[in-house]
Amino acid sequence: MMRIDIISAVPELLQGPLDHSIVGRARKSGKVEIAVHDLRAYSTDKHGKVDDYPFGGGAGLVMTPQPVFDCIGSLKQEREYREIIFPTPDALLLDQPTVNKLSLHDNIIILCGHYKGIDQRIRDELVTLEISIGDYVLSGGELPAMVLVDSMVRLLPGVLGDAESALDDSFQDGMLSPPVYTRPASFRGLSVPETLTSGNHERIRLWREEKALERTREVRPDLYRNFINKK
Ligand code: 6GU
Repeated sequence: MMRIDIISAVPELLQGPLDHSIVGRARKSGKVEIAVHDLRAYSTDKHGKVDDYPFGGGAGLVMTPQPVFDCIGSLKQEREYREIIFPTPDALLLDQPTVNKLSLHDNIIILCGHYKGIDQRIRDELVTLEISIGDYVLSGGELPAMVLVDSMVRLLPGVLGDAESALDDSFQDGMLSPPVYTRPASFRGLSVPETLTSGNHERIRLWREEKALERTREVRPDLYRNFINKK
């Protein structure tokens, strides 16, 4: 079973996303084990301090090595980890192929840091993978960690039902998803495309393929070119 250990100085930020919906249900039904560790509990400082001013000056605080080394050290005594991931904007962008690969791993640690950073020695000695979730800045690694957890957990066996299968997700084939509709077939004079109510599965399949291509070409020409070149 996959086990994810998340280290954070603000563990309250993680509770909502971990306790509800798909991820919450996957935990309750034992399809994934997720443990949250409060970094402050590992600080030898009497006030639980986990950050300090950067050497050389500059704005913002930097996460200190001691609590992180102690916390990860104690986790490593319990089990071996495949990856110690540090979410940070100065890293490679997370994409679906990376998520697919990570979701196959058993034990991983996600270390949430401050936006201003963590002492480089932590990155040099402990972190094995750094990922960014996009070219913009967030205040800390907690939200990116939740993005990563959600993207991995929904791929685990038995987490999604057939109805929500991950196989036809956007990006799973390098394309965006086609539009979807539900009842009623006519709403305030707006009707559902006739093909979708035709019951003709081959026509529906072709319609979805065409709409997916159209949408991808319009909003993500970069993905579209890639897709066309690979065909
Ligand atoms: Cl992974 N961390 C932070 N703090 N900001 C980000 C990010 C990560 N990815 C994009 N922006």
